[in-house]
Amino acid sequence: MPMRVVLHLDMDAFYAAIEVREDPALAGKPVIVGHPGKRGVVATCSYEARTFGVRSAMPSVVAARLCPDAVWVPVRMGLYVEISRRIRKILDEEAPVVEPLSIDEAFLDMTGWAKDLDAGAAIARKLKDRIRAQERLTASVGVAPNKFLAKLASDLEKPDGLVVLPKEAIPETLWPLPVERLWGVGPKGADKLRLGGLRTIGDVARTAEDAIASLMGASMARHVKALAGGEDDRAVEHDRASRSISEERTYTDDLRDPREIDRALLARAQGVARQLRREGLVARTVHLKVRAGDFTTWTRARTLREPTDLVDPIVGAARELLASRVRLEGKGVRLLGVGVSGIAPAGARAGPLFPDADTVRAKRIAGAEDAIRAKLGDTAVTRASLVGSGLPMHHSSGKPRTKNGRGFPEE
Ligand code: TTP
Ligand code: MG
Repeated sequence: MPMRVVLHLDMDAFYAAIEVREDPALAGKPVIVGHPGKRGVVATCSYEARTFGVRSAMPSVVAARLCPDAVWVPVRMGLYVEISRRIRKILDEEAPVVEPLSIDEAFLDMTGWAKDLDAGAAIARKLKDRIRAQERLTASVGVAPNKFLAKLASDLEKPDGLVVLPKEAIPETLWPLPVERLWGVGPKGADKLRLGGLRTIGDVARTAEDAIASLMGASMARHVKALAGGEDDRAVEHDRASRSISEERTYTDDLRDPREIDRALLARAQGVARQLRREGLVARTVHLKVRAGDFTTWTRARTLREPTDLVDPIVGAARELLASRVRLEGKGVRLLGVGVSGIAPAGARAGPLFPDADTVRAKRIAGAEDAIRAKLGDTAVTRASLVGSGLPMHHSSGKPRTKNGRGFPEE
């Protein structure tokens, strides 16, 4: 198992830093972003303004009292969103898994790419350098074996910080902090812990779980005990909207027979549809990738009318792309891939008000296939057109599947 390496990146005084960048005359001054009126609130402020006690979400009248000489600038959301997108692009280029949390922060999972936390710190340095060079803005980054510690670490030396927080540093770094800093412990939870005499995270770490359970319940006690010991196994979840699911194979002998090519398309589409259903997702765009024997490569995409998790619309779009937008001109197919993007949770949208009978039936069959597969294993259900299609192939993704028909009802 490679060591987990998680980064948390958070831009410093994001809106305010952008405003200072846009107007260098503001540099070094206490800058407040927000409306100074009676009903206004502070969006954020420069670190100079923070020395006066000004904070995000503070009523503007309070901020004006604390820092009468502040320069107020209005919020320019469009500009901040545009810059956020450009920073996101840098993160996507440097990290395999990016989970954005807000307009100015994200988790990055470098596990397997960075062999240890020091290698993770080198990547963090590179990210900070690229953001500074491209956007003239600073970011703070935490590097740790999990999300909880990484987020905590990014905050420790703001602004322009880079903090590596290994497990060994927990007693020194984590334990002196107040219990509020435990993820999921709000003001109420903190009160409960304090009633039991627990003020710092170290107090929680040194107290038996049973004793904590009597203060805040068993499941919360288990949760805070794990965090206080620096344990957190939440996964960094790649942003769904930018995610894609695909399956591709490379063939030792180029496919030439159109029926063989079509069977391969169907098999890849089935794998993709099954993965969508397994994760409770639907997708809107279908991608086709074809590489010919001479390495000419086509990637083509088509957006469906309705998002789907069914094989038929996916293979239908892939077939159409292959027929109309790939010019094989007699060349054999060396690689074939089908993928989807534009992914959303299946429950998020209502679907057509009156689904047609075919869709209802296809959904029922897909559900039944998935159930059988769950019970008997991945190879139990195969469509009739796949039976006997013993194609020589390398498995470049997905699990190997063998031919094995079991007389499942055909559509
Ligand atoms: P934060 O990252 O919380 O704050 P920040 O980037 O300004 O400062 P820090 O150096 O401490 O990270 O939030 C990012 C942006 O989100 C912030 O620049 C403005 C906006 N924001 C609000 O509009 N209202 C709020 O209450 C908060 C917390 C943030
Ligand atoms: Mg920030």
